[in-house]
Amino acid sequence: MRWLDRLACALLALAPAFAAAQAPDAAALYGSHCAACHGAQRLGGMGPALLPQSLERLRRDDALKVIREGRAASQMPAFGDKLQAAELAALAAWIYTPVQPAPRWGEDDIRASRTFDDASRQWPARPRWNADPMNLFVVVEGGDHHVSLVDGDRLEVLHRFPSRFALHGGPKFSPEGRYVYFGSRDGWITKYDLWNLAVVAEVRAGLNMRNVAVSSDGRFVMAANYLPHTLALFDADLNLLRTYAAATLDGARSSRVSAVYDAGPRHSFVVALKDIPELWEISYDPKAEPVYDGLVHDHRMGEALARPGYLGVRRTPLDEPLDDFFFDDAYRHAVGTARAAADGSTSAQVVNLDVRRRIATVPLGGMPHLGSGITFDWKGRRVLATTNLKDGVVTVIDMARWQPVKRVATPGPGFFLRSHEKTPYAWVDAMMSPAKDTMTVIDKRTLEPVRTLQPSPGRTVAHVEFTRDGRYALVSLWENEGALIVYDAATLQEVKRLPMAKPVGKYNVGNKLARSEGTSH
Ligand code: DHE
Repeated sequence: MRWLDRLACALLALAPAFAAAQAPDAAALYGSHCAACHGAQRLGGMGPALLPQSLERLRRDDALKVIREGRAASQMPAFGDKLQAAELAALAAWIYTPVQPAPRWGEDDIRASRTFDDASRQWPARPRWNADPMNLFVVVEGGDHHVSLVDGDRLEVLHRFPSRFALHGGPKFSPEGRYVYFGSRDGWITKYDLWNLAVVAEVRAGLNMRNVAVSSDGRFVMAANYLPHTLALFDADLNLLRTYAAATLDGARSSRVSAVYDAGPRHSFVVALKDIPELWEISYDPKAEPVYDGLVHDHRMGEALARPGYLGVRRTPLDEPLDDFFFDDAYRHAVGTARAAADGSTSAQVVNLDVRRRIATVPLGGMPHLGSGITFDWKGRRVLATTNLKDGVVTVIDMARWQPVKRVATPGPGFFLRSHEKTPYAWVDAMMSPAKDTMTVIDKRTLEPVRTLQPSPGRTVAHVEFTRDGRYALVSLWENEGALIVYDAATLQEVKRLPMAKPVGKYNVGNKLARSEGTSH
């Protein structure tokens, strides 16, 4: 071999070692640049958690962009001028890898995370502001992680305050409307006093949370987690009472929790599990008979074992797991989406909560978004209407026969459907499609679209909520430099705009507490 060839071979042999020596050490970079805000274990701190589960909704390219350019309207700095391109890429890739050892979040962690303002015990039990507390809107602004309170009579902002990062799901209210509970994707629950405009308590219920529910008597708050696989039950001041392992009775399989809702008339929480074919009901009625741990709560084994039990788990076995779900008006049925079958078809599963089994299957196709369903009367029948996340259609279902009666075509797949008992119209967006700048108004009497609104061409509109009297519809202009667009709900004319930073959702205290048929539970 000539000396030149020998040199080339030697260099080739050394190349991996050079490469390894030069590959950026992502863990060390994270420790020096990110850990102070996002936590040594990536569980979050001043900044959000950076776990694969928390990043599921962020594309990797976007994560790299945030690291490089920072995030406007937050404290996330830009690292583009401090780190090399390879270092930025290594960091962006690393945050999507699982944390080793796997993070745990047990009852001690939950209790240790709680803060409570003792002074809140002395705060006056009346609003500090002059407006109708039952016509107040709580508006979650995702653009800069704030919440605005809007007076639903004057249609003006009363107050604005910072929230936890990435609130998700509807905030929940205490029965008199004084307190609101927010849940963040990172697992934080915040109890806020709307009358005194201040935070009362906070606690971290999990590392990746779905939503929270508040019992209709105001005594309990329940949190549903993806990570860890638990439900966490708190008292009204967010003291942890207990956690429930989201697992089969024999503990062999555990599951993410899809969602928990309060079923007020039943005095219970109803829980859907993402990975286990069971629907749970947890009664907070003190008169409920006890559940005996260790018994198989299966309707097929007879009524003797079918006792709800105070704060115990009553399991309804299903053929397949349910995702998000919806209650009928009487809270006798939960209607949820089951996973798509092998042929891609999707159906709604109707589960009777009293006899504790599936009583109907409604073929729907696409991906119905039942959590955002509404009910109303149509031709003397009670019907349920739902959007579809895959198809531009609103499906209307007869709730007596559990059969679809109409498919209303819309400009594109929509996320949220809304109405109010005092308006003949239902409003639906098309935010999952190129027609994301449109809002379709459907006449509930004819089940025909009557108007397509396009308030800001090219800019997304979504999520509607009505004033307590149903007179105005508030629509989100879902952009960082967005707005709350107020429409006259009868004439469908725009009345005014309140500038907001990506108002993802808005919630009217009175409509929520009255369980208005046109809004989410
Ligand atoms: Fe949501 C409510 C699940 C993605 C905005 N969403 C809910 C609820 C569930 C749910 C179970 C009901 C909780 C409640 O109100 O107590 N959402 C899911 C998903 O599974 C999904 C598709 C994927 C995910 O990553 O979680 C999802 N949701 C989104 C978004 O991408 C949205 C549009 C923007 C965001 O901020 O995350 C979004 N979800 C919302 C909003 C509500 C909500 C605004 C409350 C609606 C209401 O009016 O009650």
